[in-house]
Amino acid sequence: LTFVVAAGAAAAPIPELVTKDGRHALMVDGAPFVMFGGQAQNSSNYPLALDKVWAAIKDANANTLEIPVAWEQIEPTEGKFDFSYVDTLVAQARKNKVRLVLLWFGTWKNTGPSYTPEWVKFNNARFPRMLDQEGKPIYCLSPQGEETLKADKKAFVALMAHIKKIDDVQRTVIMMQVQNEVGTYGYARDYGPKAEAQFNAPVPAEVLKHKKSPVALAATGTWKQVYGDYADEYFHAYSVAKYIGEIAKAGRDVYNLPMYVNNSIRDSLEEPVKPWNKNFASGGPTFDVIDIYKAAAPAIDFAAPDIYSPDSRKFVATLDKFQRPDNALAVPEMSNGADYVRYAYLVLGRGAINFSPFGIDYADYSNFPLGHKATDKTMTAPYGKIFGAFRPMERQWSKWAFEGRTYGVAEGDDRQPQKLALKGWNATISFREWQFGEAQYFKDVKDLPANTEKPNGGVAMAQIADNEFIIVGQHARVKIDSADGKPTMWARVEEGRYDAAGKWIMERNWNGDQTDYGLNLTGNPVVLKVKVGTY
Ligand code: N0T
Repeated sequence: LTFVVAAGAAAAPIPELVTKDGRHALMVDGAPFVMFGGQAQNSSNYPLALDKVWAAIKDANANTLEIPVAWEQIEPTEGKFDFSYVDTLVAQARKNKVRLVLLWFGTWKNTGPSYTPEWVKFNNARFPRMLDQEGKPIYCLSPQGEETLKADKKAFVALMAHIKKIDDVQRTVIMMQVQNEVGTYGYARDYGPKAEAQFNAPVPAEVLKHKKSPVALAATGTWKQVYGDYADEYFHAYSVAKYIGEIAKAGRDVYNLPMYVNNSIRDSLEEPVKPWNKNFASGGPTFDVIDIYKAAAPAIDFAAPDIYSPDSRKFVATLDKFQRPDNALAVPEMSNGADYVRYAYLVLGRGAINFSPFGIDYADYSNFPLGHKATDKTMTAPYGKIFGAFRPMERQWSKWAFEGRTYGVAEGDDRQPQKLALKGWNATISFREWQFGEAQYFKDVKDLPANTEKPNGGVAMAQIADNEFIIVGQHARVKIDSADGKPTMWARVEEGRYDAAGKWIMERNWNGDQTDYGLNLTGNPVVLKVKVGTY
């Protein structure tokens, strides 16, 4: 490690995404760091709007804030940069002891150019829009726009240089999202002359190497010859990825923070995966084109899903598709609605490096029906409880996650019990149970435990030794049995927490009623340190 001395303080190592045995960690200050995060509303990226963001981040017990930096705000006049918002943001983040992920809203925000400066928005000649099949310009800026790329890159590089200037020691900013939910709605690709020429030229070797055609076609040739009906989407993904990759690379050359792209996802249950048919943003980093992004944008560390469907089968399938040995699992956006709270345990248990619900912000705006109706404490409180349980052991948890020791489940829409295969043990997680007795004692639905009308149970666990587990969860019952069939019983079930020095502090030992019917977790998440044995 090289320590750079600036202003009298030793610099922390720069954040970095590392991969080992097919698992990933975001290293912050030299150790794995999981983001128990929250994303602000889109328009809160101004100094006077931040108070309402910090209040919500605090109530959520988040350790990271994701918040936009808009091209229009840092370069309102071409070539004249204003970083006063970034300065305020970083200073206030430090005061609030929260890390930052900055979302670069540049050429594309939800595919559109709304966050580009005015001098970009209305200059089609210099910053061309995509053309449709009739040659008419559409809303979306073209990834073929050389001047657009040059201008966006210049602004992004200026931003990275500024972050380096103010944060090279403390590393408050730990990661960058480059653009937001890119691709194009309603159109498969650009049909302008430059795009047409490329589309009809041979597929670049780097793409052929990474991406197999879903149908048996030519091994080489034009996009259409190699990829058939998938060609338009794949070509657009390549064009957009190449553009983003070039911006990311230039930014990293100046200040080498980890960088990722987020995705407004396509249906993860669609089987077989069909060619694009206006059903999602073509060209975005959907799961089917992650390989194309890997080929075209090596400066991007990973692609991540934004999840706004509460369907539990879809949710699991989405995580399955984005969690890969070459792609870290992160959920940089998820609806903050009540139906999604349970997924905190699933995502964190699966070893994600980032879990950040969207709209953790008391600005008077709600994206209902996508997200929570209210923008008050009823929205942040569930995360306040969950993150509150994890945060005192966030560094231990992050390390366990990187080591592959963690597991997670969320209650399914079917409300059925789920099994986890642990090393040497099986866990059974069931839902809608009382703390005492078995479900069959209760005949009437009105007897069901409070706040279990809709699925909101979840459990995350870490196997910290052969027969020892850390368990956090809510609205769930946990039982553990030996995988070899031997009768099993609890040795210790300590409720407690880790202190700042990483020492376990026991509050009490669960036994008797508290363990006779499994470990019954209520709506108030606690941390259990559990030892099991066989006889
Ligand atoms: C998200 C957010 C913000 C039923 C929506 C989600 C954020 C962007 N877009 O509040 O705009 O900046 O990344 C789009 C989800 C569409 C899902 C519709 C499915």
